[in-house]
Amino acid sequence: MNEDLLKAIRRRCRKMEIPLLGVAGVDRWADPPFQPWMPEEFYPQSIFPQAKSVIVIGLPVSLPVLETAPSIYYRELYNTINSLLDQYTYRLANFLNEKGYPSVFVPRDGYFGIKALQKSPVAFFSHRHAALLAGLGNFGTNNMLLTPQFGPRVRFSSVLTAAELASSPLMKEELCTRCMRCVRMCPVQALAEQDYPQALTDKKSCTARSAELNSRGISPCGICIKVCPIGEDRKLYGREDASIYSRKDRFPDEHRAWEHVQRYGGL
Ligand code: B12
Ligand code: SF4
Ligand code: SF4
Repeated sequence: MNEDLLKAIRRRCRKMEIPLLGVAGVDRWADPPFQPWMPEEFYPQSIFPQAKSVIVIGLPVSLPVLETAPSIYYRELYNTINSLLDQYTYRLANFLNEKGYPSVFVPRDGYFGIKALQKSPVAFFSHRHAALLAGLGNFGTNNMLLTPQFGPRVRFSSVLTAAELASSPLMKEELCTRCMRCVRMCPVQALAEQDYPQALTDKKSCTARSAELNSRGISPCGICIKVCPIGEDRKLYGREDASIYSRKDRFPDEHRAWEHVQRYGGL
């Protein structure tokens, strides 16, 4: 295992202000932590046969901006994070290539717009499974990967590399408290009170809501990541009380601010 290279990757990520970084050896895909698991053609070594390790990075979704969703404000944040994820993983892959380790970035999403998702809501590589196997968190009932730092309010992207790097330890502690806020607050009842991968029972309804919001320029939806009480970020923003979203009577200032933002910039 190449410890010096891993240190250099960590230094590089710190320079780019990337808060979450994890590594998973490709052998972890062949030893599924639960069932049903994805078919083998989705494994990193199937997509890039030289791959020995997957480096996963995560960037936070700022809670006060997400709280205005659906809005142009959250959409712009989403686009900014997406652009940074692609740029950072592209640069990390080139850094490794220059050091003699063949590497490729994987785009943070990998689909051609909402119509492609309506045809098939699946991408060729799954970043949240990579993040799970890189020890960054575990799945919640909202179908998202929860992290101690940001709960589900984090977006991931990955680099597939021929470098043999030590895998990060898997996260043992279950983060989801099964409070079912995500299930109750989903506006199209797309989630069920079950654990991943059975939780998102209605991908079609979730995709349809995204399409509807997109036609008004204010996608994505994001309510199931907004209301989740997990994550240190809630403390930072003074948002430990997750009832803030349903109790307008107790939090009138916040609701007024969100409604103000929602009135502008979309169709
Ligand atoms: C397609 C997609 C969607 C679709 C479908 C969602 C879904 N859960 O599958 C829609 C449009 C609905 C969607 C919505 C959202 N998404 Co989305 N989405 C993706 C995308 C592009 C691909 C997901 C994927 O294909 N995974 C691959 C398969 C392997 O996973 P799976 O479908 O869960 O399959 C499992 C089982 O079904 C089983 N299985 C059994 N048999 C079979 C057979 C086949 C053929 C397959 C494939 C699998 C399978 O195996 C799998 C493993 O257990 C990823 C980005 C990426 N490339 O990873 C983002 C991603 C998952 N989305 C993300 C987010 C945040 C959202 C939203 C909150 C919107 C938002 N940005 O505000 C909502 C949340 C919806 C929800 N509660 O799930 C983040 C998640 C971050 C996190 N913390 O976990 C991701 C990772 C984007 C990113 N780069 O960070 N999304
Ligand atoms: S809102 Fe509650 S049930 Fe849903 S993922 Fe978060 S902790 Fe789990
Ligand atoms: S993104 Fe919106 S529609 Fe989709 S599951 Fe989450 S709350 Fe429901």
